[in-house]
Amino acid sequence: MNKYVAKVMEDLRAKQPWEKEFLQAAEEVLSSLTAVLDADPVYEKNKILERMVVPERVILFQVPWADDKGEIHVNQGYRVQFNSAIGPYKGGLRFHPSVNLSILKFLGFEQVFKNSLTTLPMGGGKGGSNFDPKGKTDNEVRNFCNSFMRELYRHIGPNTDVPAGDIGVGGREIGYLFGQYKRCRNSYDSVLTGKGLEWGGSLIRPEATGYGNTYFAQEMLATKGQSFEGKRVLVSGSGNVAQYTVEKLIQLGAKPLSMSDSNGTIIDEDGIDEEKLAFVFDLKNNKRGRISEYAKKFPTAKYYEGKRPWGLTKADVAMPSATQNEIDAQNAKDLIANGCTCVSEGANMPSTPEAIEVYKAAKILYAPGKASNAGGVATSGLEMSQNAIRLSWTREEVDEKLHNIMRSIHKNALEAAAEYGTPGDYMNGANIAGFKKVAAAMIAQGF
Ligand code: NDP
Ligand code: 2IT
Repeated sequence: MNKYVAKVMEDLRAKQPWEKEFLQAAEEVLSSLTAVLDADPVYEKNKILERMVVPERVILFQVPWADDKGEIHVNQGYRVQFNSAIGPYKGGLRFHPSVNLSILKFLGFEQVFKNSLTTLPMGGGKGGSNFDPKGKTDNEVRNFCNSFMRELYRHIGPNTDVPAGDIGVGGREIGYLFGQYKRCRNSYDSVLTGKGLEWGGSLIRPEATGYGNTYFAQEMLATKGQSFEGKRVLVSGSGNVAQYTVEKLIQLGAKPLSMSDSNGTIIDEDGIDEEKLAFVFDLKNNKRGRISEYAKKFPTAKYYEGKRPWGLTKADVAMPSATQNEIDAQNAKDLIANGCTCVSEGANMPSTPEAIEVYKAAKILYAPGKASNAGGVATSGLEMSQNAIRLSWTREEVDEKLHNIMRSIHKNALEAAAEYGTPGDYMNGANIAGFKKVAAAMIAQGF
């Protein structure tokens, strides 16, 4: 490891030893930068790493709300405004009981480099709450969103910070949050993305992360002269990203074999087809049910309680699309032993550092989420563009732009990896390409 990186990491660990996820994300990015930092002293001279690892601003607030029985609950709300060198802060909101500052700092930090890779002018941020939407009524979710935005509205704006969805925040929550923002500000601003089509949303935004990851994996496979046709694919999760990953895989002639949630995994050896996927859309988005229902409905599937998909069956490709650290070293070994030659991350940081070591040793294709799942935020950027010009593009236009952005990210990551001596290493390439643009803007703007 480069001495400058070692020093910055040592300082970080000493200051916030409890921020496990953030330290993991910081170490992954910084250790990719050795060749760049060695080649040019300008970064160390300008203390770029020290500035990049500290958010520009963190907002922490209380979110009191009442349930349907009138009982009062208090959650914590957060917005981490990480870096605004290349555009307004941009990134999702996560509502999940596990949310804490370490997780939001890791996500905000990743977002800085991801957004830089999209080719669009967006800085990085992330926010959310330890609120658990599971089992809550629409009324309770609305009460919570109203209270959350009652505080957040004063810190965001179309040229300041533009939140969107993430785990536990989808179309329903964005609707409630937008309504409350508009009431607080008395202004119809392009302040959230992932909006409904009738009120400023973009076609293809719901599909964008899953489609984008599949386009990225397609590009990786093409470097080996392969396509998705007939490929057996393991997908984890059954939320927004997983659903549209499976949809695009079906369109490309692949055989998606699994979906999961926090209770367990279904494996369908016959493949998930359009009809079965329609059942999942209804189960998850309307009924808010559990994936175990799939195995009750379709006898071709088997349900594995408490298990993740990795290694449960033979597969060529893995597309983790649930949450961080969902593939450990043993899972990675199981995947490879079962024939996997490509891992393309839909989730943010789903592979542990030890799992990534296993991929590297086996020399399989591996795309880090900040490159392969950037289609979601890229299409959020396209939503902002459409709002700014007060026009909407067609489904085909947005999909084509998304596809081109994913091709550019793939190309830029590969070129940066080759330029700095690690050809084929998408992780190094993505970190380097993302870093250089943000660092150049920070240096140009002074301090
Ligand atoms: P959703 O809330 O729509 O779905 C999340 C899925 O992951 C659910 O099936 C959920 O199961 C599962 N999951 C969540 N937490 C855990 C956990 N701790 N253990 C096991 N399973 C879990 O979220 P998204 O699909 O939007 O997000 C999935 C991933 O993709 C996240 O890592 C997110 O950061 C990332 N991402 C999302 C983007 C987007 O545009 N939405 C863009 C880029 C990345 P359950 O219902 O049981 O909780
Ligand atoms: O992790 C992510 O990139 C997202 N959750 C999407 C963020 C966005 O602003 O669309």
